[in-house]
Amino acid sequence: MTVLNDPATLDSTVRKAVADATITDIHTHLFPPSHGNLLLWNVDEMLTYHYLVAELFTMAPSGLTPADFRKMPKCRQADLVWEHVLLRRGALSEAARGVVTTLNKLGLDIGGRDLAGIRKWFAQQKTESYLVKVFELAGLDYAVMTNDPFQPAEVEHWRAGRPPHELLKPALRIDTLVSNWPAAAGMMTAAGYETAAMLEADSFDEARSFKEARRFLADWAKKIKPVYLAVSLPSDFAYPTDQPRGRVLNNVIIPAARELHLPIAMMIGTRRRANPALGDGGDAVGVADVSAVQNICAENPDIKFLVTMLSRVNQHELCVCARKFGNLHLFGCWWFCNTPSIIEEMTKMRLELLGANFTANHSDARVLDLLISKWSHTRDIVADVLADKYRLLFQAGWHPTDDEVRRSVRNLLGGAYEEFPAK
Ligand code: RAT
Ligand code: ZN
Repeated sequence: MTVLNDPATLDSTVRKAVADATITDIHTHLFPPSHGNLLLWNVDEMLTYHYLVAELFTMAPSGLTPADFRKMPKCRQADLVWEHVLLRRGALSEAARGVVTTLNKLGLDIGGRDLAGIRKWFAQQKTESYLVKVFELAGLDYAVMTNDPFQPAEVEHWRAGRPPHELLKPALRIDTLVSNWPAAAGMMTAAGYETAAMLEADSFDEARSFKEARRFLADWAKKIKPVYLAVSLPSDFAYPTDQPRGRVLNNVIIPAARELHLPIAMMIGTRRRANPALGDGGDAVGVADVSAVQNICAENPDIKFLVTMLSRVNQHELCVCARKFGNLHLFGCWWFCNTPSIIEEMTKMRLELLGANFTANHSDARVLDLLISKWSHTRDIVADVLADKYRLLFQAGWHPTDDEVRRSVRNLLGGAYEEFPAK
């Protein structure tokens, strides 16, 4: 343990601690190689990431429709993004810079703009060893997946009962159950659970359906061993509410979390399919009501909630809420907030209001390779923000030790998340 007695050493220690820290990525959309083509990787997958496809359609050649685009082979789609978003418009968005950073850190000559050569390099990679290489370059110990038991393509892979992958931990995603009961009930019934398609409040059928839905979750938890239950919620999410969503939360999700000793991750603020033609790229953001978070935390003090919100507008109120409830852990700069200016602002604000007791970011990566850029960009910002906070702390008279610095850094990058369930 060394006390850092001069500002320059403190600054370099903080930056080195962030650069060297092992990160736990607590929300991604990655899959193990055993899930076959559900695990997306390579330059064409990066270029056709839905963030970039949405951008393409802000600048696409007139006459190109999303429907025509979807019918094209992936490499042709990637060509269009490469040409319009990167070459013609200069790759200035965060999503475009992400592709550039990733290729550069993989040692590829992105400056040479040789897409054919880059494709050739990817064609020589093997999925399993490439996955390990990406995790090493990103500096991750493991990433948490999004595993949806209401997605038939995923269910098939879990049925095979393959051994877990050491770099990827499951999370049980339950959006359909929470927000589309009739669809969930249809699938649960097909899988042998007695669930009624329509919920009639306080009826015998409803009570039996909820019991069966809890059994469904318990069986899935046993099968995949998730680290948490996860749900994304729209910007009009309210709690408490008599609507089906509120009854499902109170009678299925919260009791299941209690029985299974699992935290509930809530990602709040979507406006799904604002432009349906763009598919995943057509989702938007809305300002949500933080009192829903406050109420659910207050009414269920024995349940741990991991929460992130999509609208920048909600972030300050959410931080204040997290100061009031020990069962609330804030994580990540979600989706449209995962841009440098907003990450910087959110990280500063959270540090100022919460200390190093939140998870600074998650990658949300749907394409494996992007772990590299998402974490490289986040590390740079966290280093700058922390270096500045430590500078001010030093000026105030506190001389931190190198251990203290490393502990705070790790807390922001996965340590606080790991400690949260045991708190
Ligand atoms: O970030 C994304 O790619 C979004 O499309 C969503 O996946 C979002 O993160 C979610 O988990 O719903
Ligand atoms: Zn996500």
